[in-house]
Amino acid sequence: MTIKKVLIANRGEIALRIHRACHEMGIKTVAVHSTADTDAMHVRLADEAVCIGPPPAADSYLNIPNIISAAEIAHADAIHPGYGFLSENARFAEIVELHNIIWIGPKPEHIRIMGDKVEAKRTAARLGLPLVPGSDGPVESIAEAKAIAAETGYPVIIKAASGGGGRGMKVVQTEDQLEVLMMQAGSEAKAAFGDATVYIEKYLGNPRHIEFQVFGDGQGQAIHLGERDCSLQRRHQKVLEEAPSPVITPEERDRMGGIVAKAMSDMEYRGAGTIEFLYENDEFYFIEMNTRLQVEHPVTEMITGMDLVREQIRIASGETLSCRQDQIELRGHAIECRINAEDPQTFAPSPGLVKNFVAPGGMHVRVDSGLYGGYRIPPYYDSMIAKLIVYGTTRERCIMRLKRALEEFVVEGVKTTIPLHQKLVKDPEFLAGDYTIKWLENWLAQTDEQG
Ligand code: MV4
Repeated sequence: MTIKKVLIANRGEIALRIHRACHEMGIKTVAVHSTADTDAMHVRLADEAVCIGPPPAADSYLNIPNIISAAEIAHADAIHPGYGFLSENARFAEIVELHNIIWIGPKPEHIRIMGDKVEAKRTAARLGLPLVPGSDGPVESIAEAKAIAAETGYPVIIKAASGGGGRGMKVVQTEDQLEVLMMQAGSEAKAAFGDATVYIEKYLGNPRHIEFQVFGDGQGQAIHLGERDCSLQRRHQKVLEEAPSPVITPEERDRMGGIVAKAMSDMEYRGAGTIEFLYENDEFYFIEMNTRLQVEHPVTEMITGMDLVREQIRIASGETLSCRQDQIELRGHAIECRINAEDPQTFAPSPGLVKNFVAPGGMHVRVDSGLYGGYRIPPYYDSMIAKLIVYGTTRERCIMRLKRALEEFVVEGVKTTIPLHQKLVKDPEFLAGDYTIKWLENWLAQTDEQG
């Protein structure tokens, strides 16, 4: 089961991130790319590259036959999907395995369960995770919806079973709105996901988004690597993430970490996973599980000293986890700023020619990016062009270093969200760690008024 060559079914910074881990492990890499990405850094660095189609992702990075063909042509013995694209496509994972290619990811059955948010909650409940109060399964009728809402109390939130990441949600304030919003939620879910199934939860008014990183070996060994606070989001896009959360005590971390690791052990989970919670009034409520490596994984790497991609590859090779829970020490503080090629005020995408690119450096500063001077950012994909990840022994020192690194960062030719981050890291409420999922959008509206 030793892996000699990995096909990286992704692009951008995460393709580079995976290449680097492979290279350090003596594993060859195969990049796949669309015709828009011929000059991308991940294509340049990989040992081999295969063009898999035209610019639209549906024809290239989501094109399963082309990716499988590329793997066979290049004799790759494993596929790493990164995040997004096909990373949580259970059918793709199955197809990869049917071709006797190692899937560097969770068991397809677990990807499928967690992709169905109703099944995910049922599974989480059975495994002993605390849930948001609400329906036990899909809600089939208005009468049933009314009964559940009456029991939990208003406001409630209607969610699509096939949704996730915030798409297709409706907040219901009073019973007289319930029927209309149920109908809307159902038809919108059908249109967006081909599945009208919805479920209901008590609506939490002002929670934080806190997620635990977990790893399993697929045979009952599992660990947690603490939490990340991802509350700073705009329109369900994370903007800045940190580990540990400024509000979680070591006791709460150990308790919840123990619960999630036990859950992953009991389900014989394999690979990397993220268990998402809403956190309000000192209580955790499970909402979803992501069965992939996440964008923000580097903050966890910074405070654990572990290479999470290396860990994924070890597990996929059939090896054990590289350490036991009692060997994991969470040390210091890390923050990630997602830097997008966007107007920092309007968030309009700003693709085009990068005339100059100078990444910050120095102690405890990491930049994950495929950018270089002279690169042309294509307009077809996500606008995230770099992640700046900074470590400090304390949150205060981490933020001081982050300010310094943001000042050093030079990207010319396209607009970026660097100026937004520069403002954000000076805000007194951010400095105090005093924020919830509602905070950033309010802050943006206010800073907008002030110009
Ligand atoms: C919620 C919620 C309040 N109450 N569920 C949005 C993304 C999806 N993963 C779950 N989401 C939410 N679920 C209940 N019962 C509020 C949100 C939510 C949110 C969650 C995390 C981060 C940012 C958010 C922004 C708006 C709403």
